[in-house]
Amino acid sequence: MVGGRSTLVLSMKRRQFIRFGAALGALSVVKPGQASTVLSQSFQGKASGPIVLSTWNHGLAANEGAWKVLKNGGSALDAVQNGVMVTEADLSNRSVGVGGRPDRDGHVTLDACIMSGDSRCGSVAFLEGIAHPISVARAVMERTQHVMLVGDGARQFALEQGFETAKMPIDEVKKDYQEWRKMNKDLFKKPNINHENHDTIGMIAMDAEGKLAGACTTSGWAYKMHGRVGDSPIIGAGLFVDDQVGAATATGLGEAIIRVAGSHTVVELMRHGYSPFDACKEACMRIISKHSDFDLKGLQCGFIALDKEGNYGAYSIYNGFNFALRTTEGEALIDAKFDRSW
Ligand code: SD4
Repeated sequence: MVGGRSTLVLSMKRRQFIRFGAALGALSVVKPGQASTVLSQSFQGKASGPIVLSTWNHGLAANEGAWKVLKNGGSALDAVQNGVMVTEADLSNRSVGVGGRPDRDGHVTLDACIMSGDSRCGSVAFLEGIAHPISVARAVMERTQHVMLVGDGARQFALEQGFETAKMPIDEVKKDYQEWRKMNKDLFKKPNINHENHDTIGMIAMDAEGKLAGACTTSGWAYKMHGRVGDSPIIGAGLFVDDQVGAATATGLGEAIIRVAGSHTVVELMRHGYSPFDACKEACMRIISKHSDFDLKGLQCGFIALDKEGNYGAYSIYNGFNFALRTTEGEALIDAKFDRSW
């Protein structure tokens, strides 16, 4: 579930500013208007040196976590793990990690994946009670012969490997869920597609050596059917990274992103000459074209992408999607370009 309405309101406030500092790291607040050139052009751009991008306004704090690694010459892989762990640990976040919303049976089930530009990848899905699914995904990548572990098997592996457990849902979320149950007696009706119940953290980064990596982690669609898995833990859907080309990650309605293997599509388009921005846009257009069986109203999906030269871009189907950017020059929260308004 998303930071929903509050995320959108917050993001509208947050986009009023952009913080840019010297390469030394001193940050200053730039008042609305002062940085309008940067804001209006930054849905695509280019960075020299390390760079990290993440979905939504919670990406600002996550990027901070990633930047601690990147600025000291650390690897993109360590950076993205460190970065999204910040969001997983944020108890006020209702769409990622410990503070996430449950499925309609009351279980918080977590999905996450991580990918290195050399094609190594790991993933967990439908994982319960573990504080940092992204770290378990990395352990699947580095300590097993597999790519993906799900459900009880993923939990058993996490416990064997000594990963921290956590009680979920947290009390506040449980209260919300109980209210939701009162209002939604028919648990078998098809859930509404609602732009407010989707959000996730997807992060992509390039380190000082030009190596790429990405991470994606979420509690998924709030009040989803028990057993539902979205795009976020699926390599090629929620995330794809290739050092020879670039990296992409997705947010939004996972069912739609899976239908077009969204993040892989973005990277393949870049391989064939599309800019990151054009590739994200084309992937959104493909989602639209493949959903003649859907009422598109509310079908929000967004992509962010980075190529191996440091060019970045983002695009979403509807307005309201933003992404956080961090480079040696500073940080920004940027509204993505979009195809249509709500
Ligand atoms: C999903 N795409 O489970 C994921 C998470 C999300 O915005 O809600 N992203 O569908």
